[in-house]
Amino acid sequence: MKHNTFEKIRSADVRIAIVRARFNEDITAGLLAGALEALQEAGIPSEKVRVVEVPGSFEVPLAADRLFAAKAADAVVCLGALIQGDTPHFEYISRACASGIMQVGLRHGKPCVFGVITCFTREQAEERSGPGDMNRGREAAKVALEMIEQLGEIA
Ligand code: RBF
Repeated sequence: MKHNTFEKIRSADVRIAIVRARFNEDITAGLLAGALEALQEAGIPSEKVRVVEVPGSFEVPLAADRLFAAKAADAVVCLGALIQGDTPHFEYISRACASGIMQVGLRHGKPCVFGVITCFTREQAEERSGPGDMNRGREAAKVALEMIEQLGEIA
């Protein structure tokens, strides 16, 4: 598989926004750290990265939509952590969040990346938000860069 070095966009003027849900705060802090690290490694200067916080994953799509509407970002990385509880609430928020994020990307024609983890247990969430390659925030930030590059080539 081709290893993407993001060579083409490294020199470009890309602005990345991260929308981070605060619910399950310790987990989303780990996702945020992973995303920021990946962007730094790709050579994106920190002044080109904006972090917006919202209460929970349900609020993430709206914040992403407003960032694109304000022309404040070339890609939005959406971060949140949904952990299943005793009621069906998890299902409603997960579906609304995933579908909302997809709709925002299509509406604005820009990468709106699904970095929201949906887990059955806290342990699973910890695994996916810790240091290292399993960190889904890190992965989501790389997807944003790759998609900016790909969409630029298509255009
Ligand atoms: N937000 C999350 O990001 N992750 C969750 O696991 C989560 N669980 C929730 C469970 C319940 C019962 C409720 C009422 C809310 C939960 N939220 C969760 C918050 C949700 O995303 C949103 O912020 C609120 O519903 C307000 O719109």
